[in-house]
Amino acid sequence: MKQAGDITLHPAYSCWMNFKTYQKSADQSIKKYCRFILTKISSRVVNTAVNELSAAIEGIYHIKPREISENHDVPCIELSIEENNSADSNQVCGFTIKHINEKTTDKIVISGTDECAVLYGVFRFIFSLGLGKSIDNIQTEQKTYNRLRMINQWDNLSGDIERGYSGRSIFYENGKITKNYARIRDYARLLSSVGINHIVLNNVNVHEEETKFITDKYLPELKKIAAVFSDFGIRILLSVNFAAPIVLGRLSTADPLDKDVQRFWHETANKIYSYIPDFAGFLVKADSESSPGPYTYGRDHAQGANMLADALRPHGGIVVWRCFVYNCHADWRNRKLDRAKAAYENFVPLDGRFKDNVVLQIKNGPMDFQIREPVNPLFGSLEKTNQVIEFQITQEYTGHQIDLCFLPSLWKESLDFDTAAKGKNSLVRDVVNGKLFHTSTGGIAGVSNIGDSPAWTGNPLAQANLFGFGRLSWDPALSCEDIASEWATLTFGSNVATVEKITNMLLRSREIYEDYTCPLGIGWFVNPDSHYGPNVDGYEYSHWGTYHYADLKGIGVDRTMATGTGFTGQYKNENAQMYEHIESCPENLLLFFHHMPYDFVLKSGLTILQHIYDRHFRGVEEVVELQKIWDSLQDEIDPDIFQEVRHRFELQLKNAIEWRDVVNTYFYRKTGIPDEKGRYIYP
Ligand code: GCW
Repeated sequence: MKQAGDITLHPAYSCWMNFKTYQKSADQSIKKYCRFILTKISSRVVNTAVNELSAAIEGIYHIKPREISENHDVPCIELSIEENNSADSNQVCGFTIKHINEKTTDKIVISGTDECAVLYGVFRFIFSLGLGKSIDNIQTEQKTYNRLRMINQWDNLSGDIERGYSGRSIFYENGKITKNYARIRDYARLLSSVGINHIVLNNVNVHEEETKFITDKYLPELKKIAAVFSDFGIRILLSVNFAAPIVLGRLSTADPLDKDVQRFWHETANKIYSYIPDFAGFLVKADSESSPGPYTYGRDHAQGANMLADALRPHGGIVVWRCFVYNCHADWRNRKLDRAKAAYENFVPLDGRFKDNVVLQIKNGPMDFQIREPVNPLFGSLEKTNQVIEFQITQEYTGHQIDLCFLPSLWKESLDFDTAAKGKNSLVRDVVNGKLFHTSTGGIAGVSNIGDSPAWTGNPLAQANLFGFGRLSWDPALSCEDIASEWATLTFGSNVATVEKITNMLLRSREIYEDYTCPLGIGWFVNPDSHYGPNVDGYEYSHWGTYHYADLKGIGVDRTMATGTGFTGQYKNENAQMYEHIESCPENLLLFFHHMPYDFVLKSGLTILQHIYDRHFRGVEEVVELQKIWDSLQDEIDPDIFQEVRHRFELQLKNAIEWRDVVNTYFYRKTGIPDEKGRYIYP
């Protein structure tokens, strides 16, 4: 029974599945099918599907459907598994929603390739109601693009979330695993509704106590959480500490070639599977930002990953191994050093050496989740290795869920990038799903943006990023426009003007954020540690120089083969040439690839310096516009959500003004070149 003060009553809690909102949009032509749910399948996930469907029908049409297992020739919704495919374990997950109307039969059939697909079909059907589809346009057939559609929680046992901006963890509290199953269940439901099928439950930085997650101390509790996710077709993984054999006090080494170490991991895997039979595997951050790894023992990452893969193989588990490995920063004394080159240098030589149950997890860009980066050149360069692309849904460098920043715009750029690895149309999305190089598995991973805040994501508008991540991981060919407007309709109702305004705000937001922060692909103007707010020279790794090399005359990193770090050479021919030359380098990445004089004239006719000034002014003006649009929606939006978002826009404006003033003043002082329009800020 829900009590006043119950967080589930918060208007933003139900996210894109608020059935009160759906009531207004739902078409009456579907109502007559909703009295009966026909299914002959009995399984946990299909039971979930039936329950979800019933709850939605009740919430939307105020009918309590009856579950039947025989066809009584009454209009109904039937759930079934497509017979031909159910035995084929390699079958790509997919579903169809059909309206069958012939002789005595008039029904809607939702059928899937397996039980999880039935659940996805049901959620899609529920979305269709929120989108106002009628019986005439409800039919659809969908197959997922990616086998792995994975969320990474960066949650710690303390209840903190690394780079989390939405409150505390829903999984952990004060050094304990919570029993917050109702909330965890609601999270599983949200994730499953957009097609997520894997979740990593703990931070990739595995601290001492979390290292024990793979022991009897924590597995009984983790098993319960796994069961909650399992009902929604989501399998769990754990981040593990490569040095666990030592940290847990069993051995004096974690050398992957050591027999005792191998035995340790085999026994550990056996134990985990005895608790959690559908456990999906390990996520590993090794030799990175002080995490231990195989390099300590003179071994390479293939040896490290394969050792774990061997332990998991008998149980069908996988090792997801991160490529975020680097050992240098910017250095004014040696400008040939380049962190951007590190992932490629560490992993390309290992291509073909990873076992087939190893998947490399590669950040979308070569640096670290900046507002604009080129695609990581590892994509297209690894031909014999399973891969997933890693995105950050949480807004570490993109506004901490205070500032509005719709990230599918950024993710789409990576997914649609043509690596040219096998001629034209060698898109990143086809590399990671395995199609381009015929690798066995792959997909998309995203670092979660949720916590225990009533709206899940702090800023209710940041829910669009979680939704968009799920939708893109299911189908990366979707457009940002479709994702944004679908989310806006499901969340705020089908009023066309409202949906248009919100869609428009979302679609503009990434560029606006870029305008008042880091121009032309340069990145790294942020405050150290927090990574929010401006500090042009202050980044934490700036002892030997900043990542932008701004001096009196110019700014940017020369990453060319001709005179710079040679990073451009990590791309395939056409792309290498495109980035190598100033004329063909996309302007929005110019300073990522080239050190340029401030008076270089861009295509707009403006100098780089003028561009920096103008964009920072424009960014602030655009935030004011966003605010105005939001204010115009006051009568359309729930008052609590309205105020919450309004408050965030006030903070965003403050932030944007600070960015504008700090960045523009910095460059004015640095260059002494007067701005032609006199539009700089000077104390
Ligand atoms: O961007 C950096 C973050 C770290 C994070 C690391 C990583 C989990 O600042 O907080 O650690 O990336 O991705 O491993």
